[in-house]
Amino acid sequence: MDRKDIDNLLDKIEQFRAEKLQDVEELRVKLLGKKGEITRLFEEFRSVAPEMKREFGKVLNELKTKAAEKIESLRESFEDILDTDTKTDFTKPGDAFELGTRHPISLVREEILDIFGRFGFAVAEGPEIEDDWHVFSALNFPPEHPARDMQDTFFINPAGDDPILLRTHTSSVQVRTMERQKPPIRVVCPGRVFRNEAISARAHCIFHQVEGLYIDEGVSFADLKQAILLFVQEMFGPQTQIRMRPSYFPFTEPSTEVDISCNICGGKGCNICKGTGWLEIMGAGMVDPNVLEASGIDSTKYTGFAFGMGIERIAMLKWMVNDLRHYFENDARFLKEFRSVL
Ligand code: 2NL
Repeated sequence: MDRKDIDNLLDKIEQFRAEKLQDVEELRVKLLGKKGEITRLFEEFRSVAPEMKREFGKVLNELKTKAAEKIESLRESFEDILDTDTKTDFTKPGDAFELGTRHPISLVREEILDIFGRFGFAVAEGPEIEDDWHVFSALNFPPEHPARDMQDTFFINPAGDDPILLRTHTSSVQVRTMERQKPPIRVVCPGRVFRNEAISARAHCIFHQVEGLYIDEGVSFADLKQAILLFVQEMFGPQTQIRMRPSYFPFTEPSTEVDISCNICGGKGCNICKGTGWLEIMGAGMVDPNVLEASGIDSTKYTGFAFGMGIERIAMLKWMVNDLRHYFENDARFLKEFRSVL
């Protein structure tokens, strides 16, 4: 152990200048840390000759005290730039934080509502827990219709006189709108719906729908066709064509299933459209006069069209998602893929 080393170190400590709080911490580690210079001197001190121990012990202790005092006073000089409550160092660079993403179901719902908004459709919402009337009876479902079965519908009190259940479609919201409002009516009804189904890549017991309803004097099937054509061309591109196949729903007459031309193969046939060139996207039709009358609308004066589509299905076609379960699992790796469509 050399006296000169200790004096040099003392000089160094006295002359040390800190620009930021971090420099002070670095000095502390350099001097007093596990492998620090002062720590090392104290280790060397053990092998100092016994007659020298007194002298070296004194200067070493002084050195340690000086270092501690210097570090403390430097720390204090930074006190004014530290938030006194949190001891946050505002001179530090900020931490970047990750932005979240919109869920694909929300993105598609907003796009559908936006397109129909431009056609003059208002948005209506209603309860997820419903009574039999608004989900089935007012929509012309006969008493023995299979959809009323426990196998298809979640009942809250199946035994009661007026069953309470989870809505199986958002048509119930349109029924409530018709009960409240006189024509002309133009609404789109987005929301969660519930069906008692086994979960698979293509089905889920909870999914999302947008239904639409337009009632006025003289509304025709031609209006339905044109509204749907314009909608799909906004949604899937101006080259998109539609095809309507006859179908059946209790609440519309006539009823139709609507297909769009497959945008993957341009209609030539591929594995997405299973070689047909067409993809089913929604059901629609002219509102059955019984449905209008059930909600107090004069079916001799008014006609209307209605349609319904599954948001998951539209989103699958738009982004080629092959498994419905992705929408419900909230795996961040899936959700982050939609960052660019914010
Ligand atoms: C589908 C088919 C459809 C409707 C929904 C409706 C509502 C009222 C009156 C008449 Cl209040 N119709 N909605 C009409 C036709 C088809 O949905 O496949 N949805 C996913």
